[in-house]
Amino acid sequence: MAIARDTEPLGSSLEIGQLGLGRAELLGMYRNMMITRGIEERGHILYKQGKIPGSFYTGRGNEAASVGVATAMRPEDGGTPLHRDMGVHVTRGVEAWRILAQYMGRADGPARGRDGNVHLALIEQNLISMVSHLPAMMPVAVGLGLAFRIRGEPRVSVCWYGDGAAARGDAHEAMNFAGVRRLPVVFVCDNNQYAYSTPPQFEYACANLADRAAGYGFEGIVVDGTDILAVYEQAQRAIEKAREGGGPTLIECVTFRMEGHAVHDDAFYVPSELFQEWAKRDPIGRFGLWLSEHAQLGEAEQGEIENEVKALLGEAQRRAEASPMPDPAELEQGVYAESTEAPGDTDA
Ligand SMILES: Cc1ncc(C[n+]2csc(CCOP(=O)(O)OP(=O)(O)O)c2C)c(N)n1
Repeated sequence: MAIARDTEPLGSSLEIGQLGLGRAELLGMYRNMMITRGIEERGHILYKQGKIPGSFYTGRGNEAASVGVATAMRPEDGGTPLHRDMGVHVTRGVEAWRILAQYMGRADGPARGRDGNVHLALIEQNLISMVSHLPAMMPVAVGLGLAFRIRGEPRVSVCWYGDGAAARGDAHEAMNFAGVRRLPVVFVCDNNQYAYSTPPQFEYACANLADRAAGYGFEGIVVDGTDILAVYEQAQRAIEKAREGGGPTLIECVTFRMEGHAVHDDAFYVPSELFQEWAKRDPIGRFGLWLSEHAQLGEAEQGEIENEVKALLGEAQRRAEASPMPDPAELEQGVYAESTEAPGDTDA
């Protein structure tokens, strides 16, 4: 039996107006989705050219979920976006060239060549960079919410995690603590339906992952993660509720991982019909259609946006490839906490 609330698609432009999104904001969201996908497509090419060390991960199919949630955040809010959430960094203003530089381990990437290609976040944007042990980021996001509470700051922490991460103990600890303390945390579960090769029926026995929220004493919502407006509506509501002291919400964004787990995985275990079915719900295609029907996005303007994004990415790639490799002499800088001398310490 499902316990979480299911959301409806947002249909008319009237409802969107009520959300406070004007045409410029709507087109900005569309552009951010396209830039996100374009960065990841360029990443594939760079990987094949042998320019990206290690493996390479994308969030194809998750652009509406990542951009939708990030658009609802305020700059002072924070969180822990993961490898499917590049749209969060794009929406919060990380320039495309710096992300491509990060992919290639260059000095101008946010991790300055110190960490793997999707392990990036700018602390000045209140985002904390992920580690590979994905659910381990959940208590970190909750800790961020606790810090906001202790300092009395009206800020919200967003905790992203996947369906696979939901099966780990850290998820329980994080949600229980956030629920007990009614912390300003919004849990966003990117349910892209496969944890590597494990399908949903071997991941959880409840109808929806959002059903678990009730057990922690807060609200759970299931949203179509390919519908950016529905995601935005729920995220904005949950974030503002948390800011006002209403406690956590769990938003489960249902999407589909449109590629293998990473480039080294051809996803042979996913039935091809599923890819075909979810391709019809491509988040960028859906939003483009909505904009043409509700926001007078004509072919000419659409073409202009596409060309603008293409030019931006071409320039980004050029600039990223011109970025130097990090200087080995500075390898340890920014990796360990800097030691500070205790007052009164002397060499004697
Ligand atoms: C402790 C640990 N075990 C295994 C892995 C390998 N691994 C990385 S991501 C992943 C699946 C994650 O699934 P999910 O949380 O649903 O996120 P998704 O990648 O599907 O978006 C696995 C098994 C890891 N990084 N860390």
